[in-house]
Amino acid sequence: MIIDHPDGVGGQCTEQRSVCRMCHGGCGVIVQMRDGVVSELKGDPASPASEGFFCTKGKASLELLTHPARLTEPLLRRGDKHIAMPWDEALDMAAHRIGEQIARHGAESVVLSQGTDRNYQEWVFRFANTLGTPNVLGPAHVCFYPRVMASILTCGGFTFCDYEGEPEVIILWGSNKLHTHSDGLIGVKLAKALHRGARLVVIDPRANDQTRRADLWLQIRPGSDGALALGMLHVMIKEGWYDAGFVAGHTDGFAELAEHVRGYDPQRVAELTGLDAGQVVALASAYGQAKRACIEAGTGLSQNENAFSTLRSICILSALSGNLDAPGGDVLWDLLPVDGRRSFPLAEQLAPEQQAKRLGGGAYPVLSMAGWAHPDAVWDAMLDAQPYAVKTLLNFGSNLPMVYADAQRVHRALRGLEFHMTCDLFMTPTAQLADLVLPVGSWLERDQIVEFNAYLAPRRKLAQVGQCRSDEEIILGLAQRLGLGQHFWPDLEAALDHKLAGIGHTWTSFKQHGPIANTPHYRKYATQGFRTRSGRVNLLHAGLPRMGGDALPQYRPGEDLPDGHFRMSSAHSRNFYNSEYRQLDSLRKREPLPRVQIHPQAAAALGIAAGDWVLVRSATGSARFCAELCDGVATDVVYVAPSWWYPEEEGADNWQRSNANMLTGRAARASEMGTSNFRNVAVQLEKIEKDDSHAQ
Ligand SMILES: Nc1nc2c(c(=O)[nH]1)N[C@H]1C(S)=C(S)[C@@H](COP(=O)(O)OP(=O)(O)OC[C@H]3O[C@@H](n4cnc5c(=O)[nH]c(N)nc54)[C@H](O)[C@@H]3O)O[C@H]1N2
Ligand SMILES: Nc1nc2c(c(=O)[nH]1)N[C@H]1C(S)=C(S)[C@@H](COP(=O)(O)OP(=O)(O)OC[C@H]3O[C@@H](n4cnc5c(=O)[nH]c(N)nc54)[C@H](O)[C@@H]3O)O[C@H]1N2
Ligand code: SF4
Ligand SMILES: [Mo]
Repeated sequence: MIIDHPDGVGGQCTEQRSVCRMCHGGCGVIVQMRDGVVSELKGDPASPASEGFFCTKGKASLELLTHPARLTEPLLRRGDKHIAMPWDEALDMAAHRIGEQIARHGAESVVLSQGTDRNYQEWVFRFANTLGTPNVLGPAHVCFYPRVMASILTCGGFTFCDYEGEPEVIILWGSNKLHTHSDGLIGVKLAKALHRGARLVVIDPRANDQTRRADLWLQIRPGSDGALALGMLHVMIKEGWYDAGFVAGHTDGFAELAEHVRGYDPQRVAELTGLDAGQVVALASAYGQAKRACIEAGTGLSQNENAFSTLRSICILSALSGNLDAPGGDVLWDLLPVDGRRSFPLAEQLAPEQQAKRLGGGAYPVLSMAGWAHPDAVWDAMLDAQPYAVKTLLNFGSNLPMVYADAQRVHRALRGLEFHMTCDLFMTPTAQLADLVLPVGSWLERDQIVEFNAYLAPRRKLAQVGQCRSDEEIILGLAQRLGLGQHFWPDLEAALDHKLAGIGHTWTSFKQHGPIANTPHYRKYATQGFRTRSGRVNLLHAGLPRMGGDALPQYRPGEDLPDGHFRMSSAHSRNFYNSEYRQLDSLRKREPLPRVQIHPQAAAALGIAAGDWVLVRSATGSARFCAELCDGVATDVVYVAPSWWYPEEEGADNWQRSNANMLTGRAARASEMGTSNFRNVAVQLEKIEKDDSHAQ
């Protein structure tokens, strides 16, 4: 029996509903409590999102909750060691150091940082905006934001695949969604659409479960998707496979677009992408001639220097084919009216003269428009005081040297800080460098509103580990001490009540109510237009050249691959979450070592056998990986495991030895978003005798 009551009752078995956050997926979970202690977890069949699905990472949540290496109290650095400190003293000290830095160097000298979105991102932005710093650092430029901003600037909002609207064709483009459940969209809905008979097209350089079940798999050369998208537009326009009524009624710039893509005929696109001309036509035909089709564009597209243009082309494909905001297509959602990710940041609190100081704002205006500082510019400010000095970092959940390009430079920048506060669950390579380390709780330890386009749900605090707090509570504690009380609340519950007021709930009533589903409304443009300046879709965007971009999407091929080199790409691991969970035995057993995947022929030519250690070298640096022979990649392509570190070691190089970002370099040129190139890096391989890893 499910007793959906807010708190566990001692001496009894109860079940509570919450929402998993071992990845973005947001699956509903039934949490069994024995004597008030979390004892077991299972998928919640009543969840509108996940319908009972619960994966291996979700099942490892209890291992994370109770892991012996968890941080349990605030720690202050003294020389090489960290020593325990009471919370009040820790927060007093942090507030004092922040106040001191602001008085000496201005609020912009304080950088706030967070990693992938963990449902408190709007809190970090609210704190930054009210503090007066324009500098929030995150991996946005290589994650979700090239997609978000390309879509907003093209059609006035961000689209999501409408799997429940019966698409005939689904294109998974650089997206391994059945494994990654990326960006809050649940793979369960995709799996059901495929089961109901949707045709699957996969565009991916590496074979996986999805390519094996696909009706059409295009094994594209890494980094060349921009050319393929322009080629699809070419074929669709030439063959008349587009929605002429939609184009005439709701778009601007069609004639210029048609002229622009004339050069991208299938033969040329084949040369640029490594595909056959026939495959390019087959793709355009499958998509252009389907009545309902959607495109799931993943991180495979947003981690190279063509990211923004490629993703703009994809939004244009959706418009031309008539699938934009249409059933089974790519739908724009109106969010439920909570004070959430759009309004909660209080962007209007940041004075224009402070906003103008955003690091990287000049070189990467579209990234800045989204509110983010550019990491390369942040390292320059930390290391060279250019254009001004940054000496303070407040980090809410990011493992910086594992995540950003040119890890060596990132590590050096962090070593030079005057005050560095990191909030985390573990003593990560980033936390090791911090002056103050604050322990935070995992998803089972926090009250939080999970806000997705399709539903809202309560995540509830059901456990307490040591003295851990949530990031939201830490921000409340600091804001009060920094005199920002008028923008915050005395406690978390009051803040959650405030956020929910728009839907007529309090935190208590919302917890009792459970998830609230949202529904899509199709073709809103027919009555409201699109939320662009003209109300129409910007096939051509005349303002983009002023923002470092191109009015029409361009494709810039990378450098030719030098002899003896491979194109290195990567993909997020099914078993881990970015740099997380290498400590959890049940997951580590599935993937004990960082791998480099090499085609057997290429490996043989270099004398590399499965299980050998391999030194991978690029123009930036080197790292070591364990060889896995894989005939699912081309002979000139290798994949390395990203974000790998060795939590079991405390050695000085535990963060760099197998770190893919030792191989990646800073963004090559000024552009819309300054996306780093993680997925088309020229590397060389060399067999090495033995890695000195304890993990072997
Ligand atoms: N080479 C290469 N680099 C990449 C990528 C790639 O594919 N290849 N992917 C990029 C992408 S898409 C992203 S989003 C980034 C990910 O970048 P990050 O988000 O920085 O990486 P994570 O490892 O997910 O998380 C960082 C830390 O947050 C801690 N943490 C977890 N939950 C919480 C919490 O609730 N609060 C706090 N305070 N801490 C928490 C974890 O213990 C972990 O140490 O990496 C990027 N970097
Ligand atoms: N299990 C798990 N789930 C995760 C994460 C995780 O680390 N582990 N990370 C989370 C985060 S932060 C994010 S952003 C999402 C990312 O989730 P996804 O968008 O699915 O991204 P990836 O799995 O990194 O890469 C998707 C696919 O892109 C392919 N690819 C690589 N290079 C190219 C290329 O040049 N062109 C094309 N067309 N494809 C290419 C890869 O082979 C891979 O199959 O997942 C989230 N969910
Ligand atoms: S897919 Fe993500 S949210 Fe769902 S159970 Fe797995 S880890 Fe949790
Ligand atoms: Mo991400």
